[in-house]
Amino acid sequence: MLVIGIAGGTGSGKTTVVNKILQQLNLEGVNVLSQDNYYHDNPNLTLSEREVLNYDHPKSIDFELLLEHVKALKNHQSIEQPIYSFVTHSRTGDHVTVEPRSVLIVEGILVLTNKELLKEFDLKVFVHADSDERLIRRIRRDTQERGRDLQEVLHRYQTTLKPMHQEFIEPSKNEADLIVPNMKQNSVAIDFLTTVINNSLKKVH
Ligand code: UZR
Ligand code: MG
Repeated sequence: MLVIGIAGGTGSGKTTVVNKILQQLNLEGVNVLSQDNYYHDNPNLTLSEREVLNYDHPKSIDFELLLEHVKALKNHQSIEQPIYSFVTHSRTGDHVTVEPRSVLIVEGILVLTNKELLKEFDLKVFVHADSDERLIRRIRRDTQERGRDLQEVLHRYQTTLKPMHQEFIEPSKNEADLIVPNMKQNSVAIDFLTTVINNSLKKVH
């Protein structure tokens, strides 16, 4: 199995890059695990307490479970992936069964910050977009899709997202084999990435 880690700041377009790769590869052969489903659950806190937690610090991620799942899939075992809700900031209690396939993509802002997880990746990718571009995209997404207002988004960006990005996410770029510029069109980088994946698959089989 080929395991690929894809990181990048919030709004860098990780999900878009992953979707473009999926379009160019044989969908049957690829699994995507998103870090978004591996946030720690805090069932003992109230909703308003959970709303103010720092979700951009590596400690907010259940890396133990994510690592266990990556190892299990590599070991040809299926996993029960938890489903996480950004509305309630908690696990829903539902699970999705994920069967092992020949390619595994693990995507999320912090996936290149964990030393143990890094050891599992055959290819490490960092998606780059300038911070003003990422802030614009984050404002659009949070106001249009996540029901937050502008003041709330700006406050969170300044007090949490920006410092966490500078402390943990940006330095993790050093771990990447490949940096994908994602300011506008990046079809060359996507072609490059799918070629690398296809070549590695040929070697594996
Ligand atoms: P991407 N996040 C939430 O908003 N709520 C949660 O319960 C868990 C995470 C956000 C998190 C982070 N920060 O910036 C973002 N906040 O999800 C990462 N606030 O997702 O890479 O798609 O931007
Ligand atoms: Mg995303």
